[in-house]
Formats: sequence, C-alpha cells, structure tokens
Amino acid sequence: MIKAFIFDLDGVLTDTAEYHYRAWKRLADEEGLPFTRGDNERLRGISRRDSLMLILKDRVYPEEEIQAMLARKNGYYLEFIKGISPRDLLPGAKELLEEIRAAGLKSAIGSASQNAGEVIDRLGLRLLLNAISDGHSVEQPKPAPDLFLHAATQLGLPPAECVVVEDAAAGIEAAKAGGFRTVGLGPRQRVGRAEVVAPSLTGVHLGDLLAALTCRL
Ligand code: B16
Ligand code: MG
Repeated sequence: MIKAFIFDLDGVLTDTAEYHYRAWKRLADEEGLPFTRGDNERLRGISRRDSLMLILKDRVYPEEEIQAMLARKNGYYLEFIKGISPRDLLPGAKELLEEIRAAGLKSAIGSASQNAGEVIDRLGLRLLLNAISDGHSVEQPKPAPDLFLHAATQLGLPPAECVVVEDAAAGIEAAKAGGFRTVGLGPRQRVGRAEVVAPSLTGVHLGDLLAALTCRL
C-alpha cells in the first residue's frame, strides 16, 4: 500500500543543478581547479562537502581553507537562487503534487541541500508538503538512507509505504538501502536501479506511477 511520495528537490522538482554548476565553476576558476559540466553531473545529490572533495581530488588543503571554500561556493549559489520563482518548477511537478494531495496521500521533500527550505519557499511549494527533510536534518548524506528515513519518520509511515522520486544514482541507492519504493528520473545509466524509470515528470500522473509500482510488487 503506497501512502506517500518523498521527492528529491534538485533535478526532480526544479533544476538548481545549473546554479550549483555555476557556483562551483566560479570557485574552481578562482582556485585554478579544472571543473567541467561533465564533472558537475557527478555531483548530483552529493552533499556540499563531498562535492568539494570530488573537485579537489587528491589535493590537500587545511580545514579552514576547506570551510572558506564551502562558504564561498554557497554565497555564489545563494545569489543565483534569489531569482527562483514558481516558473522554475519542472514540468509536471506541481500537477503531480496536487494529484497526490487530492488522492489523500502525503508528500515530503528529501533533499541533500541545506538551502532546500529557501528554494521550496521561492517555488511556492510549502503548502503542498507534509514534511521537509534537508541537508540540516541528518549527519550521513546520500547514499546513506538516513535522509529518507528522517522524512518517513516525520510522515509517520514505514519506508515500504513511501515512494522516493530521485534523479541521482546516490539517491536511488539511499532509497533502496532504506527499504523505500523507487522512481528514477533521467537516463537508465544513472537511475536504472530504480523500480520505475521515466525521463522526467513531464506527463507523469499519479495513476501511472501507482500502476507501474504495483506491477513491480
Ligand atoms: P547545498 P538534492 C543536492 O540537492 C544537489 O543535487 C547537490 O548538487 C548539492 O551539492 C547538494 O544538494 C547540497 O546542496 O550546497 O545547497 O547544501 O538533489 O538532494 O535536492
Ligand atoms: Mg537531485
């Protein structure tokens, strides 16, 4: 029995990946570090600190410099997201959230971002959500299941009754590790481990998802 959907934010409901890219790129250029759009793809769903470690590779920096770089990148990112509005919702996202609410099911956010609350408010989504778990909620980032387990606890539901909708391989792994049902958005080489895979939420309705997930039982 499916009673709730837990949505990742970046790459599922809105495309902040572009802003993360521009903020990391600015920091990398200032530090003389190589960083491409391809490199940015590997940072999907990865926490801010783990993302910086992937960019730094085997270069070693003192902790204060690492903290300063994380703060600088976040400052750039906050500047970019100031312009976010409901127009930045990805196609199909709001319709699906409304269908879930109308059907009496629950919705939550499970985002690695410490800025998720601000993005949710700018998108105008807060009233459609029953719970928000974000980069402040747990210690262990995806692919650990902690973030989604935190969301399920807030919803008061067991993981097996919640569907995680994710665009990142790390997010699908986190959901599977926690015993959640899974929907992956994007190419199969990225989210193919999910039970149900779609290119995006465009044209995806609640009935289609419930039917596809029921077939997989
Ligand atoms: P912040 P999600 C993730 O969001 C992003 O995909 C990832 O690129 C970012 O590094 C991470 O949030 C942390 O974000 O720096 O804002 O705390 O996909 O889990 O919604
Ligand atoms: Mg994501």
